[in-house]
Amino acid sequence: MLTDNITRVKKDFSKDIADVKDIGDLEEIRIKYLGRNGIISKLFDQLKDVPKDDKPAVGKELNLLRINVTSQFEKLQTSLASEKDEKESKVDLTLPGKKYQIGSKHILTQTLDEMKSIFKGMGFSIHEGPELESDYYNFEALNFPHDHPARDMQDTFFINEDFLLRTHTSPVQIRLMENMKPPVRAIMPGRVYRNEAVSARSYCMFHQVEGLYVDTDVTFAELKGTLVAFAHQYYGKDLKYRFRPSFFPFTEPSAEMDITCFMCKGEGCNICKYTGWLEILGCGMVHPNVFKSVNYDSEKYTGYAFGMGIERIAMLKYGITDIRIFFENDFRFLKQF
Ligand code: 2U9
Repeated sequence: MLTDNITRVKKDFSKDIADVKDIGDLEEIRIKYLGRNGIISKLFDQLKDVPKDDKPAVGKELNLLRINVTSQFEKLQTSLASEKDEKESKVDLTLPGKKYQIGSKHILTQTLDEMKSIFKGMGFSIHEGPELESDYYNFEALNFPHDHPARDMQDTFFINEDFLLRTHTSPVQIRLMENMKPPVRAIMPGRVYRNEAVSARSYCMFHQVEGLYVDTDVTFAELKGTLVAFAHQYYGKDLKYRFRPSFFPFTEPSAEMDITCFMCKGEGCNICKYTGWLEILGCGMVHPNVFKSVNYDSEKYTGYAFGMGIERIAMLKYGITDIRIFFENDFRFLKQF
């Protein structure tokens, strides 16, 4: 009898749907019961053999069965799909986090930051100026004679007859003095250019920090005291140093400061040419002709100045023997700092 079959199918479906574990099982059930040749479709085929009087009631029962099976199927389908979505989008908090590579400041920037902080601590302000300069600010105002070798094309990058890439940051001092009266106590960091052969010891571009202090009664002893204080703070208290007489067009008298060789600690080696000493900077008392070009009264004011290469200062601290490595962006070098 069809009604008995309907009752049996209801029971079987309840059992089958209770065993469903995933979308795959559910699809099998859909095909089994609701498919074109599925159980329910076959029950509808049997309707033709039901006596005419019973047909409406049995047909209704059959329709209810189909509606019931379809609704249970759809309910389970929705809940299995949302379970699957939840599983796939779940964040696994036990997974290790992504490691990001953290960058760091270039060693030259770190060195300059340290130098700035030491000189700021001694009352120096910081000033910067243009890298493209005029012959006047780079040479003339700094007492360079007209036949000085630095004014030659071999040594300086000229843009045209009057303009060049600055060979030192001294023009910034000239501009500063033109714009303010003493006391002036400032350092000038920046990039400078020299037209010379590139080698382990020199590069066509490097960085300088120059310093200037002008006031009444500024002495050479103060210059030495300031530079020794800088060297002790930067290289450590045990540092040994010496001053040697030297010559620059813009200072008189002039000197150079040496520190003990980092390689041999003063014993003598090929780095220090067997002297035990390495030069770190040049310095001196500002030449009266320089004061004249900025309209400072050299009878009233005295001043000291110094200049050092930032690369060289870092090379002597970290034992770096080739200046070119600062500009090659070799990660193996950079990541050491
Ligand atoms: C003014 C007056 C004087 C700056 C000075 C030096 C000595 C010096 C070199 C060191 C190594 C340049 O980087 S380096 O190649 N510098 O020896 N520089 S005194 O003197 C000045 C600057 C400005 C108005």
